[in-house]
Amino acid sequence: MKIKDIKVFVCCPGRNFVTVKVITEDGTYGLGDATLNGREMAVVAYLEEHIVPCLLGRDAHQIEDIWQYLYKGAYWQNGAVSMAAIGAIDMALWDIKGKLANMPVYQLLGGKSRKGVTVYGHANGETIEEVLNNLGTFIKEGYKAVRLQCTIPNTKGTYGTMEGKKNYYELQGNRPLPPEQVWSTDRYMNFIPELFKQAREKFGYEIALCHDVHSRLTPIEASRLCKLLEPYKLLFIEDAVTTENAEGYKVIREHTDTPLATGEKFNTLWDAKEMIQNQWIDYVRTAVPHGGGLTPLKKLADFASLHHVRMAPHGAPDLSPVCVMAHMHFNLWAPNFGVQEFIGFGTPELNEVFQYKIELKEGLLYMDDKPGWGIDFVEEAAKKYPYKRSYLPVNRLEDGTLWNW
Ligand code: EZ4
Ligand code: CO
Repeated sequence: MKIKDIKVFVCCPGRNFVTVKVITEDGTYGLGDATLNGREMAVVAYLEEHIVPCLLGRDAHQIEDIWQYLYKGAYWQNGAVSMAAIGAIDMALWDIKGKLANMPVYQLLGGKSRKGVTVYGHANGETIEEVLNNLGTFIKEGYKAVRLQCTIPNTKGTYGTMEGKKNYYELQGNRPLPPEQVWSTDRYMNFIPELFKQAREKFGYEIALCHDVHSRLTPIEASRLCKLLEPYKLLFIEDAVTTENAEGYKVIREHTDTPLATGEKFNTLWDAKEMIQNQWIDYVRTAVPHGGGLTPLKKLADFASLHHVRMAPHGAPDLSPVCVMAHMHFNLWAPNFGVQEFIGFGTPELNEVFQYKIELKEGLLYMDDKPGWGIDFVEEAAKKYPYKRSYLPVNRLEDGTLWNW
């Protein structure tokens, strides 16, 4: 089944998404997500200039060989841009294989390991009261797990909160230059335990709670925070420290039993290997597109399962609905799946461009059984929402020092 054409679309239905469509000689097509927040056009160039010419005429069925060819054949392995590009092609090929086999992709992986996908929602707020109100709403809606992020008092803009915006797409899709935020470790450390204390006082221990530090602490600071949070029994603390130095996680591990999650920026199995094999972490956050596709992600899941590490794929709004659906299949299969980050059902603009069906019942996500990923991309609708350059914020200490994103 020869690859006849590959198209790359960039659209901004609220925020930017890069979507790849691989079309075979019989007209079957598959979709992949190539979105890399704030660096979208670099992936587009990588795909159009360097990948597409190598794939035309190849057999779309040879997913493993095409992955090896793009990864090893590039000579320049790894890197966020190249792995996002390879990941999108790999996703599209699995979509095609599912369609040709007339099966949902999870069947090709070995079938379902569970009835639905447990998700965690985002309760954000400018104050503890606002976060707790939002948490109460999630609990009423049946969510089993929720992430809490709160603006730190006396700081200007806290990453992971909504900055007064209505939705994530509005927040992330309109930053023509990187906004600057200010970080104070002391203010943060003195505030976050209170957020979780009040959450437990108000809602008890039935609901699973987690929190994303966004790599803003040093290992010993992170150890202290995780110890302070021990009484509130978190599901996990995410990105307590930056992942470049894996041994930072060893330091935290030696001090606390608060579970640790990381890996949304991992691009390969090798980025995760040391932390997993040493059992320094509990959850791997790598998303199918950023990790180079389903082909390497299933290897990562199997490797993690040998070490009692579970999968909790990144599910921020900068991962397109194509990724949301790919994660449904991956999570339904992965025996060591833990929990999926989920930011909701999107805006009307988003749902005009991406057509798919998911449903939340008692905190679990379900989808219809359709061949492939079960999602369509409406090219005509996408044309209405052209690309708009937009950046993630940068982050400085109070004295002006550039700090971890
Ligand atoms: O910073 O998706 O867990 N979610 C996150 C996100 C990421 C963005 C990066 O593009 O950390 O908010
Ligand atoms: Co994160």
